[in-house]
Amino acid sequence: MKVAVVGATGLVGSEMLTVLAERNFPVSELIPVASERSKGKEIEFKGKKYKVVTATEAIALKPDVALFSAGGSTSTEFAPQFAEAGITVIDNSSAWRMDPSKKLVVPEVNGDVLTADDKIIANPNCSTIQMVVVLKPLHEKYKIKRVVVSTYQSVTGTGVKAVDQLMNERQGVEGEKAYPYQIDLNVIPHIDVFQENGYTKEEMKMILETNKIMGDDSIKVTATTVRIPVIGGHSESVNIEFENEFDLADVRAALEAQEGVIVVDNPANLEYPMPKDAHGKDEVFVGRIRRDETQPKTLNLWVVADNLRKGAATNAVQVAELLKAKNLI
Ligand code: 2RA
Repeated sequence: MKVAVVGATGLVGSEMLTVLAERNFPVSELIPVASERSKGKEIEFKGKKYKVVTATEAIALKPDVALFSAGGSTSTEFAPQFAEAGITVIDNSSAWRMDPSKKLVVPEVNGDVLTADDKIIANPNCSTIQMVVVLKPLHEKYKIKRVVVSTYQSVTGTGVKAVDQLMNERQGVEGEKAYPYQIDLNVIPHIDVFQENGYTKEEMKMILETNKIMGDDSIKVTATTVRIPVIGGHSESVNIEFENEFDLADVRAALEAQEGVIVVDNPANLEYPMPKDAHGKDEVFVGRIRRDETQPKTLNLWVVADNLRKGAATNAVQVAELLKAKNLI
């Protein structure tokens, strides 16, 4: 299969290459795509060297599928051109996520929505992906009424410049700033731009995308998203109120049975999910499973995942795997 990776030189794009190789996706030819500036650069993939081309050149090479992670403006401009040429696009930017004509897919949650008509498929926001994988089995069993989520997000969600800022600050070195404030030894309660209602775009993504992916607008979601000086992955404190009563042992069993979830929950042995353990992995790790004792039918969870993997690259590759399994690419 001819596979294009648009944004191949970025953090998520290079993670896509890693995941494609690790999961042995049947790539007969790789087409790495980046801006004019990177054109001609060599990318190594599974022992072979490929030259970076522009998006326009990639269309002419007629890939079967194109994984995009090159920002919203590139997706807005080029995803329709790829789709017009009969190339299926899986886009990691936010450009198409809330477009009513486009599917927003986490394979373990709503993979069944994909059809042959879907030529531009949106990959959800990283902090949304890891949460809905956990919500899915619980919604099916107990019907979710309300979710209150607070996130603790890795600087890798911002990109290389943010990782460099953290490392420079840690080493007392001056350098470019990705954030308006120091990030080392600090937390910044601000991810993406503030909206009229006082929420940030990141918080609104978690709210709106969750309803679309779960296919249920009755689920009330509120979010506070925070940047922290970590690189291994995003962590989330999730409080879930259900319509129906639950038994903690059944909750644990449902989570353990959920595809893509690993339960790490043994406080007596100090076992709980942490970004340093999730780093480089594809699963969503859940622990600190306990009742909210302030009100009935309410649960507290702690959810951790590598935001570059399941939160972006791996989910996109899993969508491609699902399309292939359904003979849609
Ligand atoms: C972040 N979820 O963490 C956003 C985009 N990757 O910055």
